[in-house]
Amino acid sequence: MTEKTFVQNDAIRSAFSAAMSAMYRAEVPAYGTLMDLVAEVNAHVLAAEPALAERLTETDALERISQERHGAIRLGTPAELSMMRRVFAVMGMFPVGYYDLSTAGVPVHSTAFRPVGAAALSRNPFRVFTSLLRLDLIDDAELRAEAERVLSTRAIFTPGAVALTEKAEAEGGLNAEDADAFVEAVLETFRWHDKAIVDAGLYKRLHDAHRLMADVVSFKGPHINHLTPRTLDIDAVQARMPEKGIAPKAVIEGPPTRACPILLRQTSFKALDEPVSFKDENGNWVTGSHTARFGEIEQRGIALTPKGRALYDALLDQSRKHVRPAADGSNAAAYEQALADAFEAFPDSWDGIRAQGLGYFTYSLTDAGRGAEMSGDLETLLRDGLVRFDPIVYEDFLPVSAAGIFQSNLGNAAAQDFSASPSQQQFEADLGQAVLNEFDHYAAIEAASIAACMSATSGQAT
Ligand code: OOG
Ligand code: NI
Repeated sequence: MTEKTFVQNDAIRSAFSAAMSAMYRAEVPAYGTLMDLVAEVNAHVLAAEPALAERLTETDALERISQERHGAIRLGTPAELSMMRRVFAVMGMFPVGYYDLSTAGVPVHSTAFRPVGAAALSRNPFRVFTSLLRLDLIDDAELRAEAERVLSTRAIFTPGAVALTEKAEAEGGLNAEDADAFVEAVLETFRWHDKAIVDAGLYKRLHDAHRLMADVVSFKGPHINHLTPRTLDIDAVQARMPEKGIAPKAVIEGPPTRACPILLRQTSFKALDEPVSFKDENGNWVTGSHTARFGEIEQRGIALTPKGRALYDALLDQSRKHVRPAADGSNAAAYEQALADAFEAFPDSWDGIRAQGLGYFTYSLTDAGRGAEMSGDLETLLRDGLVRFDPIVYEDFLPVSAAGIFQSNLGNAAAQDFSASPSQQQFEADLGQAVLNEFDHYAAIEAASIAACMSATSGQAT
């Protein structure tokens, strides 16, 4: 059996995220500083909260707590997107969710390629938020055509990466030697190139149309634009960035600080100005600069049901009607207060969240439940202490937050008015596959856990 010699796709993903982390730290020293700060804060939290440390030892590998959870790239064409899907599949990463960023003034739509299922996530949770540029939202037809022409000339995958992806597809996996070569080849797609493939004039026109256009179209490949480790205390990291000489974005995106964390909180340090060069009309390289790359951190909470998500969206909207966070951070405290006030309406206990059907949970037998003759419905089993429930962690992204991350790193004047134009069907056609609906996915995990508990009660087939 040749399958026995295949490397697990989770292991390929681990190797890939480690290689990417090393590359990015070398390319963006400020990112290394952020990683150090995150490790410091996480160690501090764990020392102060032994109970948390113990829980995390059971559920997560503690020594990997500060490792990257996600990164992001921006692609230029449908062909790039569909090939990227095939490459990620070799690493056990599949498209989950559809995010329309046009409403927030960013001409892209996106998905997240990620491991699906508890086992794969716990082996390595790395995911890539992947955006596709929407030239259809750009008014200037001539510029659009030029961008298309430039994009059609570039090849973002090495021949080796393509060949090994095809081999994995044909044979059902890669052996150790091929897996190593695959990781090395795929890394090239994410590498930074400081020589633009457009001249300074075209760069400026792209940049003036939308900074994101310039970032996607002007370079040889879709350089990784940030990586994101997990922090156990995002407020502490945000507060301490300046002391390490890195400038945080104005506010933390997502819900406020809570006893029972929901969804996703994230923040970043602002993208750096980096030297790049362009060919002038005489074919000589001239130096300019480009701003794209940054570092981000995230802290995750419970996945919300559609009802919980609707409440979250409404409360976020309400708080932003009171105070819109200013890009320079001048009203950050007022924004935080408005957010905290609005979220008073969101129950802050697991019981309360569950009672109102706002979040997803997994159910499991307690020690007492495992030894007992069980009967009755789920609520009875919970009340009798035979079954327990635990929050399911949200593994996806939030469009309003993503837009905030985009904008603070594109220069804050970047937002433009596009009319809302979600185009999931077109995105899926370009991708070559439907994306997984994240709500269905969480609901299925919850339902399976309930079914497993109920099958242990009398009167149920075993
Ligand atoms: C992606 C921004 C979105 C997140 O964590 O929400 C994102 C980008 O800037 O390309 O990564
Ligand atoms: Ni991100």
